[in-house]
Amino acid sequence: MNNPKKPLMLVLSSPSGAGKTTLSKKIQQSDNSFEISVSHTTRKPRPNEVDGLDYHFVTKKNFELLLNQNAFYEHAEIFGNYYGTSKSSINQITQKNNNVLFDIDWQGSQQLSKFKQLNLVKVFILPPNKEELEKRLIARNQDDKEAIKRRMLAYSKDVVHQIDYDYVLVNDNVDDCFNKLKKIISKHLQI
Ligand SMILES: Nc1nc2c(ncn2[C@@H]2O[C@H](COP(=O)(O)OP(=O)(O)OP(=O)(O)O)[C@@H](O)[C@H]2O)c(=O)[nH]1
Ligand SMILES: [Mg+2]
Repeated sequence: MNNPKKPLMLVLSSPSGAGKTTLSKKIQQSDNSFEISVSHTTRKPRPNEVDGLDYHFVTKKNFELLLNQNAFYEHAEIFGNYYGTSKSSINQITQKNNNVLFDIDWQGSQQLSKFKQLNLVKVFILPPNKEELEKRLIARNQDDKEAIKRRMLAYSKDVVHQIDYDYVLVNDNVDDCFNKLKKIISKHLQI
């Protein structure tokens, strides 16, 4: 008999640079029943990013077309670009009875919460403090000064949404945070 359990839908959100992308990749590597939901975005790919793997990179026109076709479970505009979780990406994962990992913002998490039939577990990741976050954003060398300034401004607005999450973890040390996350996952996988 197939596993009758509903797939676990683990949502990770955080202010920019708190490390959720790293954490989601670690989860996927340690437990192959988890697949990361590949979002659609109108943002330009970064040199290390692969279309279809990191994101489905689409034009604004195509995104709007999909939106009109009701193709998304949720979508949001972040730093001037659109991001969205397509129903077909999620169906592909759940058809295999796999669990889903979402690296999405609070707006997406809020929209997914409306689908009461989903087995959602929402985790908000915090950086140790604001100064550390700025250091990380500079160290990862991915954004120019303006973008870092924008991300730091967004920080205060993002953190207020932690109250809507089931768990809040501080990512002081990535291995410690990962271990805490693994405990949360195993607790919910047993239910
Ligand atoms: N609502 C929603 N948010 C998304 C989706 N995909 C990605 N995001 C969020 O969009 C924000 C920007 O993501 P990216 O453009 O990849 O940039 P990043 O440098 O990885 O950003 P951070 O992970 O926040 O540091 C992040 O907070 C993601 O979690 C989506 O499908 N829906
Ligand atoms: Mg990220």
